[in-house]
Amino acid sequence: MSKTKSTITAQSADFLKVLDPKEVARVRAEYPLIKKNYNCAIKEVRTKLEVLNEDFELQHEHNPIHSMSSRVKTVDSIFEKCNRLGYKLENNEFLSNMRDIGGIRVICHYIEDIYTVAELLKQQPDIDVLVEKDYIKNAKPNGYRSLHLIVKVPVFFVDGAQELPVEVQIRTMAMDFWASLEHQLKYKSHGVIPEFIARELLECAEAITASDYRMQKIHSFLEQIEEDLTRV
Ligand code: 0O2
Repeated sequence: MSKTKSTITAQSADFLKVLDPKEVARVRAEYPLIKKNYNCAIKEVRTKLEVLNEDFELQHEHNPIHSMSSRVKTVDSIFEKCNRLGYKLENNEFLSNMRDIGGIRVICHYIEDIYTVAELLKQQPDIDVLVEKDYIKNAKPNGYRSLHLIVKVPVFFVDGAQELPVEVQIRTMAMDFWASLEHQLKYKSHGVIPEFIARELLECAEAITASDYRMQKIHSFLEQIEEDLTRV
């Protein structure tokens, strides 16, 4: 979820030429407050996911979540995206357009776990699902797979509640392995991955998907054995 330092530095020079310097300075000064707010929203959603994982483990003797990581978009990344997508800094208009300032990545063991986690989160009454993108059923042409949710969550601050969006990316360990390498390659090669590498990556994504489904099948078989044994 992060770009390399050198890429951001190169982009900084570009977007600072386009965005209003006064607005850039103002948003930079306000960034600690923005960061704190989104960090709190992340905490709310992370806690929900941790609770679900712990409770699911007790009921099913299996943790659907392997690990989680989170981040608040850096101020330079915010500027870069505003510049790229034409979001306005004036009156903090970008805050209503940019829904991935707070992001959580959830790494699951099996494909089925991804949908279990997503469903359990989505059904909570204080969670408002703004967007759902299933890049597992509909993989991106480059082979990228992941389930993306943008959820809105209420955060209770000293001065009252605010509803803030958080992007939740849910994927298997194998999907994450692929996405990390592809992300690194994309940013190291300034967005242009050589065609032969892109082909190789697509083949890897297909192999990884096949393995994910095979591992899922073995895991389901194991669960069936355990269920049969408890019935005896
Ligand atoms: P970072 O640094 O990871 O935050 P948008 O969210 O508006 O920018 P889009 O396409 O509507 O763009 O959102 P989408 O498809 O839900 O993707 C958003 C995030 O998913 C990206 O964030 C990546 O983290 C991840 N992602 C999407 N497509 C790919 C891909 O092809 N390869 C990899 N490795 N990751 C992908 P950012 O903002 O690009 O970056």
